[in-house]
Amino acid sequence: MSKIAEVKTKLEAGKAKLVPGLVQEALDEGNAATDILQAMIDSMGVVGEKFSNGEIFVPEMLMAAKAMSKGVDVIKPLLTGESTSSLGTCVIGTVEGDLHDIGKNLVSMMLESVGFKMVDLGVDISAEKFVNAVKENENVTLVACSGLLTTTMPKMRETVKMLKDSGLKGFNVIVGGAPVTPEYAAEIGADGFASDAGGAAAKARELVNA
Ligand code: B12
Repeated sequence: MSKIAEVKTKLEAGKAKLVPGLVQEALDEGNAATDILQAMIDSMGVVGEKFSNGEIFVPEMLMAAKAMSKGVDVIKPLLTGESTSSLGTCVIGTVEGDLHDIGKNLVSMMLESVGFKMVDLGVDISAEKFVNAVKENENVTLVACSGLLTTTMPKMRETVKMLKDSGLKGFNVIVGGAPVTPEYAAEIGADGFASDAGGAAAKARELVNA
């Protein structure tokens, strides 16, 4: 079995102690960090399918998430690098009612790598907290909202609306997460959408430099 395949198998089995070592071995074998990351993202899709099919339950999903985070820690320094430009401050968070943070963390990592100073509010963030963070931090040029649950999508709408109605200026709002579509992003008044972390960085740069 290839090292990447081993990473996938152990990640899907939620082996958080084994995954970091296997990721390192996969790197040592010459695999690109981006390929390992993509394999881990694909594995989370497999985990989600198993959950949908009733083959696994929340605790197993949580263990896989922990394994993924530990694996990402190993490749993070290789993916981010040192950025020299400054695109201002980005406030990022997962919307209220939603505890998923792996995708948000990847997006945060990529935005930092293209030159944003990141203010990560964490998960389960109310619209008010997003607005307050824009008020309290200097030079906020971007607000990024993540949401993974269809049930919390109305909270994303509420957040974008409150940010836009706040009277605060100088920033764009970008949204994303598995259930979010470009159409939904436009409908709720967001300035940008991307389906993955790389796309988020490209879109953010485009919005801030516009
Ligand atoms: C891991 C996981 C969990 C973990 C989360 C741990 C953590 N620290 O994040 C735990 C166990 C806590 C969990 C709980 C639940 N989960 Co869950 N979970 C998942 C799982 C398996 C993987 C998510 C993940 O990390 N994916 C990998 C990352 C890299 O992908 P991503 O998040 O989509 O992010 C990428 C893009 O979307 C985008 N992106 C993300 N954010 C942003 C933001 C911006 C601004 C931009 C531009 C882009 C962007 O870029 C990212 C990187 O490429 C998914 C299955 C799936 N296929 O997604 C289910 C899934 C999301 N969960 C689901 C459910 C139902 C739940 C629970 C309700 C289960 C329950 N009965 O309790 C709870 C809800 C808890 C809560 N209130 O949030 C459903 C959601 C169904 C739906 N459509 O609403 C899914 C789809 C599983 C399924 N197939 O049914 N879950």
